[in-house]
Amino acid sequence: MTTRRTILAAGLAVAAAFAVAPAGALAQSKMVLKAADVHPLGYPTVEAVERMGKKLEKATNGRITIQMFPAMQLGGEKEMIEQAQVGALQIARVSVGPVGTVVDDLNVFNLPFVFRNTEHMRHVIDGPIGDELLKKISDNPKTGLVGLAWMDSGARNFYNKVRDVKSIEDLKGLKIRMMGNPMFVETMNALGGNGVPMQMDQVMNALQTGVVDGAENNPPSYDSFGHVPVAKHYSLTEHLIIPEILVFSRKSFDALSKEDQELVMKFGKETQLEQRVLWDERTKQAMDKIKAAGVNVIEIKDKKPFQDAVKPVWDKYGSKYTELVKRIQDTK
Ligand code: GTR
Repeated sequence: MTTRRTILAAGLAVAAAFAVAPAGALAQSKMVLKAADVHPLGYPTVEAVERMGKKLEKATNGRITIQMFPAMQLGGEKEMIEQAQVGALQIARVSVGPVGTVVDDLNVFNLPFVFRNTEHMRHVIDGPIGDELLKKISDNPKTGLVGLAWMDSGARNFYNKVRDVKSIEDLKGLKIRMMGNPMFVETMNALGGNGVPMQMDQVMNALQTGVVDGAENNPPSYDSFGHVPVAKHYSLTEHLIIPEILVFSRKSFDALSKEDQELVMKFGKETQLEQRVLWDERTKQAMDKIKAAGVNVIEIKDKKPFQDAVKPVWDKYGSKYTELVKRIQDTK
């Protein structure tokens, strides 16, 4: 079994290889940028980064390439962030969920129901707030990361293997896996269920063995992580609309020439709109597959009881983002 320690050790070996040449020499020699994602090949986020790699390769006559490690090959998102921070991994595509534990400013996007809908989220990440938050990551040396772009991850909905969740009462007592950030566990608890923090690499097993009754995710992830046959009640609560983020290792970034840094920033940013096109297609396909698999897809017409119930989470975490939340709400 791969442990966190072996993953990090392997990553450090890669870091050493990346760091051998001094900055000046790196500008001339061939460079392989390691990229990682928890999703498999073909998933919109993975595909967008691979396209970024092709552009880099073309623009540098093959000098810079991206090597993709998909499907949790380098561990879960926490490990990916740690590896990027030490320069063992250059590009990590992760959810803002776990990044919020490293960069507190980003937790504003992790507040339940902070966006009206996915369209609203897109306007925010495409506008000045999106740019400012990427800059906050890059400008703070403590993060060890450079923010390249946002990606779409739709809206997260609850699924479970016990019963249809039509109202907040139906969540009572259900053990629901949440991403590893206290805000999410508290969100679930505020809704009446039991939030269980867990990385994605353990969720399938936990669902099968009953350690959890369900989880929550957008349609493409629910489908692609293979959870559909195991948990066939899917309620469109849209309680969290969390964008994804593409980050670059600060340590590796500083070792690049100025020109290469510019290329990475430019092609990195271009993934934002390119991934979105792939995302919309994939969401449609996933929804069709979910329905064809006989899942009970439950529309939640009145989300107000859910929104009211998460007030304790807003009371605890929302106050430090009052101004930013207002700007988010004012974004059309
Ligand atoms: C997906 C997201 C991943 C990861 C996963 C999870 O929607 O794309 O980055 O956060 O959810 O729930 O762990």
